[in-house]
Amino acid sequence: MLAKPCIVNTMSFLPLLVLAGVTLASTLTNPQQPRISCPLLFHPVGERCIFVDYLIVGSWKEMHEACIRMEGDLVEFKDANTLTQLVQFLRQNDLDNKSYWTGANDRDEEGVWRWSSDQSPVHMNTPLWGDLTTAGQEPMGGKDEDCAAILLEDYYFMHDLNCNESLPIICESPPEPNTLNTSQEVEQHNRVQDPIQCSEPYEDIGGRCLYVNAPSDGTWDEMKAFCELLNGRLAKVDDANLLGAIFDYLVAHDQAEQHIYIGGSDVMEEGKWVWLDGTSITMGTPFWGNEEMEGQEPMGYTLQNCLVLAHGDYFFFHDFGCDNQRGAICEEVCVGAEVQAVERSGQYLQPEFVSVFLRSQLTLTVISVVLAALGVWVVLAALGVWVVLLAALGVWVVLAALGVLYLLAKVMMLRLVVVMMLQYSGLMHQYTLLTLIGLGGLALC
Ligand SMILES: [Ca+2]
Ligand SMILES: [Ca+2]
Ligand SMILES: [Ca+2]
Ligand SMILES: [Ca+2]
Repeated sequence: MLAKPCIVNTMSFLPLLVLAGVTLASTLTNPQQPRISCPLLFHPVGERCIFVDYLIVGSWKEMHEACIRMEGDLVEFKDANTLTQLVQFLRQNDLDNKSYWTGANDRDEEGVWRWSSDQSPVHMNTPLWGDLTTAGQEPMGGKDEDCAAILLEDYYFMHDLNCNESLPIICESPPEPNTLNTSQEVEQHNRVQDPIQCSEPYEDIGGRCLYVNAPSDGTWDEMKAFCELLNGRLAKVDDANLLGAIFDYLVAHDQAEQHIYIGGSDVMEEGKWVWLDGTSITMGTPFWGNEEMEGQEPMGYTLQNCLVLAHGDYFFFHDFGCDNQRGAICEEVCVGAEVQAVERSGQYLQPEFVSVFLRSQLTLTVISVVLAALGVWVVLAALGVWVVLLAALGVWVVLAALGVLYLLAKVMMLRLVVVMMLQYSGLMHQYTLLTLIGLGGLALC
């Protein structure tokens, strides 16, 4: 059995690491209230615990081992949206002036990229991998470059580098077990999504009902109307993993020929990018691409106010002139589901309410008491109390009034029969009084 490696002997820089980490960890900030608590030196970023220190620098192997000794591993992005959170965290804490190692590597088999923690495959191409030249999308280094970093020069998109380069460390570690049910969350995340039902011409792409119509030509407004004709809207690509799924689809279906409009714009207010439902669009990596290394999109200011997946930039987001004629991706809007929900609630309300009176063969006693109560209520309403009651009872009052009117005819018929019965019981006077109170109240209504 192997003895546990001695931290001090095998990692002479650990004391420095701890010192630097304590200094850094105590000063890092995250504006969002963390839901999790993290081991010493680690900081909550989303639902993960992250340790960053740009003073701890080394080869991929050294940094990998350092993370393992801290009971973590090099940072990974199995969910591409976690890259957004990490980049925001680096920027907020002025740690965005270095490139950093990640856990992705193809050291075991050239071209087969895996995360170091569990050897699971790394999603290739968009949205994780960047590009510095027009020659192609990373990884491009072949056998010389087997370790992936998030690269400062490319807005923290992933690039393969030589594993012996010296870069600083980012580790991640599971949150403290009492703060987040990690196994449950991982299970949820890894669970294969049930296939969803999409109407023609929509199909399930990345768990959404999308219709990719890349070859067509229309302005952004025309394509917006086109999607509406198909009971949809221009797609809301608000999930980095979905962007990856769309990229894979475009390539697999040979539709990667031109820019494609999706449902975002900054027409209403320059620089304020929103989806068609008014929610804001996440800026930066890993959604937005770059134009000839002049800067990360959007760069078109008032000349470019519509969102495309950019052909020539691996279908990352670009701002683009709204009057250009391009294809579009529509997303099905589930109006059907909303209508069904309304219908269901209607079915519930009406028969349930009416059946109280119709199904159970009520005696005149109950009807009379209810009518009397209603009569009293109407008198109160006449005194001004009804405003308060109406506010409290809301739509039920309207339904109740309609229901009672409907029943009135039935009561009149029943009454003829019951009055005859009551003549034999000697209770004629009481019930007639109650009924008259009720009917009088309704008349006032
Ligand atoms: Ca390689
Ligand atoms: Ca490279
Ligand atoms: Ca603009
Ligand atoms: Ca642009």
